[in-house]
Amino acid sequence: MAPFSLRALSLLALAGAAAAVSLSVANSGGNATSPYMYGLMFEDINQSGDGGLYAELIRNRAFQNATLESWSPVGGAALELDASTPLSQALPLSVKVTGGKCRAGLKNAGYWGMDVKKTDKYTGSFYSYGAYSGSFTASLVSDITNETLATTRIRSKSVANAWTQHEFELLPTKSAANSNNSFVLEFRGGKKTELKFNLISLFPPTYKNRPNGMRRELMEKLKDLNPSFLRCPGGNNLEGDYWGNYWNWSATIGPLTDRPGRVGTWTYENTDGLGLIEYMNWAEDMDDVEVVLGIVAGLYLNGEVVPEAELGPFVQDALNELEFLTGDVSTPYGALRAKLGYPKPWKIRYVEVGNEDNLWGGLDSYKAYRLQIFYDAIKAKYPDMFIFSSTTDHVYKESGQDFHEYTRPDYFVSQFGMFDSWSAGNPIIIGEYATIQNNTGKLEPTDWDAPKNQWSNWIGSVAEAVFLLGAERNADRIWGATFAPLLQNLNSYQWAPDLISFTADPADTTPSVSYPIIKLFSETRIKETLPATAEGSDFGPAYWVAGRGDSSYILKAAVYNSTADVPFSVSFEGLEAGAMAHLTVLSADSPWAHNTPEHKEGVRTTVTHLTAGEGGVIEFSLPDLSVAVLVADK
Ligand SMILES: *[C@@H]1O[C@H](CO)[C@@H](O)[C@H](O)[C@H]1NC(C)=O
Ligand SMILES: *[C@@H]1O[C@H](CO)[C@@H](O)[C@H](O)[C@H]1NC(C)=O
Ligand SMILES: *[C@@H]1O[C@H](CO)[C@@H](O)[C@H](O)[C@H]1NC(C)=O
Ligand SMILES: *[C@@H]1O[C@H](CO)[C@@H](O)[C@H](O)[C@H]1NC(C)=O
Ligand SMILES: *[C@@H]1O[C@H](CO)[C@@H](O)[C@H](O)[C@H]1NC(C)=O
Ligand SMILES: *[C@@H]1O[C@H](CO)[C@@H](O)[C@H](O)[C@H]1NC(C)=O
Ligand SMILES: *[C@@H]1O[C@H](CO)[C@@H](O)[C@H](O)[C@H]1NC(C)=O
Ligand SMILES: CC(=O)N[C@H]1CO[C@H](CO)[C@@H](O)[C@@H]1O
Repeated sequence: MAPFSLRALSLLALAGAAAAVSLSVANSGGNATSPYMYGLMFEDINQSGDGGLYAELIRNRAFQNATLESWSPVGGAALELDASTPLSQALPLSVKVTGGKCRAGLKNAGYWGMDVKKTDKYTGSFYSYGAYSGSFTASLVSDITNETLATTRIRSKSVANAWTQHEFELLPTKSAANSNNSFVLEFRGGKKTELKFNLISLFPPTYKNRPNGMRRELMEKLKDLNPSFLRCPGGNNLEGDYWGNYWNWSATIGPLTDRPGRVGTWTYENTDGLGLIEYMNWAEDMDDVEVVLGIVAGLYLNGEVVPEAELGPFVQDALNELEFLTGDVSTPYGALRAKLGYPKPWKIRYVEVGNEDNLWGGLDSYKAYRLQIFYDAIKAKYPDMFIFSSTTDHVYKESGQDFHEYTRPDYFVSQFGMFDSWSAGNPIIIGEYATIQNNTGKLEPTDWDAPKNQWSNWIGSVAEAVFLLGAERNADRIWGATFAPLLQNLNSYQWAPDLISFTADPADTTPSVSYPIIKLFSETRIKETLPATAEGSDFGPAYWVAGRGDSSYILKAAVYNSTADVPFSVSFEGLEAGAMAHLTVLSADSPWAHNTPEHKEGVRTTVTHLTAGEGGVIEFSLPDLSVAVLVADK
C-alpha cells in the first residue's frame, strides 16, 4: 500500500504546485481600459419598467390595453370601458362608473400591491368627465385589515361634456404592515350617478424627486453598481414582435395624455410613462452615465424585415430622435424638446443599430443594407457619434460590435481567452451576458428548449467573473460589459435569472449573487492593464487581470473548479516591501448558493489587510469558487 499512497501524495503535490500562482506585474506595456467597462442594460421586460423602476403605483391607469385589469368596483358601483369621449387621441378609452350606494367608486390593486409608508407623501391625479358637485375621496387601504392608511377629500371640479383634471396628495397616518394595499377613489353613488375617469395616477416620492420618476431603492441599487453606461431601450423590446410593433420613440414623449402605450415584446402593455426623456433623466441621475441608444433598425422578432426601399422613414425616424435628444433649440426636434421643458440638449455619443440583428433571419438584410444605411446616414449628420453593430457577425467601417452570451458556467470559463484572438479594430460591447443554465458534465452551450435557472447561482456567477476577466484583459478591444436582464418583478416575469428581483414591497428587493461581483469589479476600475507574467502556471483554475488604478495597483482574480485553495504571490514592478494592500474576497457556502427575498446573504465578503514582503511580494490564497480584488497602494 505504501508506494500507492506515496504516488497519490506526489500527484497531489504536483496538482498543488501547478495551481500556485506566482505573478510579476510589469509597470508598463499594457492597454488603456475603456472607462465604460461596467454598465447597465435595460428594457421593459418582466414588468421591470411599469410596476418596477417606473414609480407609478396604479396599474392600468389609462386602460391602454382595453381591459379593466387591476380595477374593481366598490360600494355597489358598476364599471365598464367607455369609448364615447376620448381623453386624448392617445388615450381613447376610459372607465365609466355607474350606480352604487352613498359612497361608491373604484379600487386599484396596483402592481401586485402598493407600498405605503407613513414617512412618504403620495402625489396623485385623475381626470373625470360628467357633472358632479360633491367631493371625491382618494384613499390608500389595507387589503388585509381594510384599514384606511391615508385619505383625502377632493372638491369636484367635474363638469358635463368635458374632462377635468384633479390633483391631490395623500399623507398616510401609519405605515402598512406589508404591501397588500390598494388605492380607492370614491364619490356619491346612486341610481343617476354616471362619471367617467381616466389617467388615474399615484406616485410615491421618486428617486431624486423627479416628477414622473423612478422608484427610489431600485435606483439606489443600480447606482451602487457604479455604472458608467446605460444601454437602452432594448433589447428585444426595441424591435417588436410583429410588423409595426417596434418601440416608437415619438410615442413615448410629452404629456402622459399623449402617450398611447404599447404592447411590448414581452406581451404586456407598457404605459410608456417611462419613455425616452425618462431614460435620459435616469442616465443624468446616475451621475451622467453614457447612454448607448438602441435605434429601431427594421427587423421584427417574427422574422419580418423592412425592405431596402421602405427603410427611409426608419432612418429619418432615427435622425429625428437624435436631433430631438441632441439638437440645438433652433432645429425642429430640438425645439420640440425645449417645448417639453428640456431646452438643454443631452449628449448622445453612442448609438447601436438594432438589436441582435444576426437572429430571426435578420443577418442577410443587415449585411446587405440595414447597418450600412443607418451608419452612413447617422455619420453624415453626426460624424462624432460612435456606432455599434448589434452583432459580432457583421461590422461596417469603423462600427463597434455587440456580443451577447447566455450560457452555462463551464462554457463561460472556456471563453476566457476568446477575445485574445479578435482583431482589435472594431470595439466590442458585451451588451448582454448571464449564466442561465447549469453545467451538464460536457462542454455544452445553452439548450434553449430546456428550463433556465430561477436564480443566478454562485458557480454561474463565478464563471461570469472569469469571462469578465478575459474581457478586461483585452482592454484594447472591449468597450464595456453588462449583465442582462437587469430587473425582475417576481409577481410577473417572463425571464429568469435577473440581476435584481423585486416586488411592490421594497423589503423584497433582492440583488442576485452576480451583483456583488459586478459591484466589486466596477468599484475597482483598472485604468491601464499591465502585463502579468505567471511563473510555471497557466490560467485555470485561477484566472486574473492586473493593472493600474488612479493611485494603486490592482489584481482581479477568480478561481473556478479547483480541488484546493490556490496560493498567490504577486509582485508589482515598483512596489516595495512594506507596501500596504487590501484583498476583498467574495465566496459562498456552495456552488448553488443564491439569493431570494427570504435569504439575501448568499455571498460572503471578507476584506483582509496585507503588507508586501521581501521584494514587494504580496501573498494570499483563494478558495475554489471565489472572486477577489487585490488593491495595493502605490
Ligand atoms: C495590449 O494589447 C496588445 C495588442 O492587442 C496585446 O498583445 C497585449 O497583450 C495587451 N496587453 C495587456 C497587458 O493586456
Ligand atoms: C392587449 O394585450 C394583448 C396581449 O396581452 C394584445 O394582444 C392586444 O392587442 C392588446 N390590446 C390593446 C388594445 O392594446
Ligand atoms: C374587508 O372587507 C371585505 C369586503 O368588504 C370583507 O369581505 C372582509 O371580511 C373585510 N376584512 C376585515 C378584516 O374586516
Ligand atoms: C399579498 O400580496 C401578495 C402579492 O404581492 C399575494 O401573493 C398575497 O396573496 C397577498 N396576501 C393577501 C392576504 O392578500
Ligand atoms: C409612432 O408614433 C408617432 C407619434 O405618436 C405616430 O404618428 C406613428 O404613427 C407611430 N408609428 C407607428 C408605426 O406606430
Ligand atoms: C473542472 O475539473 C474537472 C476535473 O478536475 C475537469 O474534468 C473539467 O474539465 C474542469 N472544467 C473546467 C471548465 O475547467
Ligand atoms: C441547477 O442546479 C441547481 C442545484 O442543483 C438546481 O436548484 C436548479 O434547479 C438547476 N437549474 C435547472 C434549470 O435545472
Ligand atoms: C403581465 C404579464 O406580462 N404577465 C406575464 C408575465 O410572465 C408570465 C410568464 O412567466 C406570463 O405568464 C404572464 O402572462
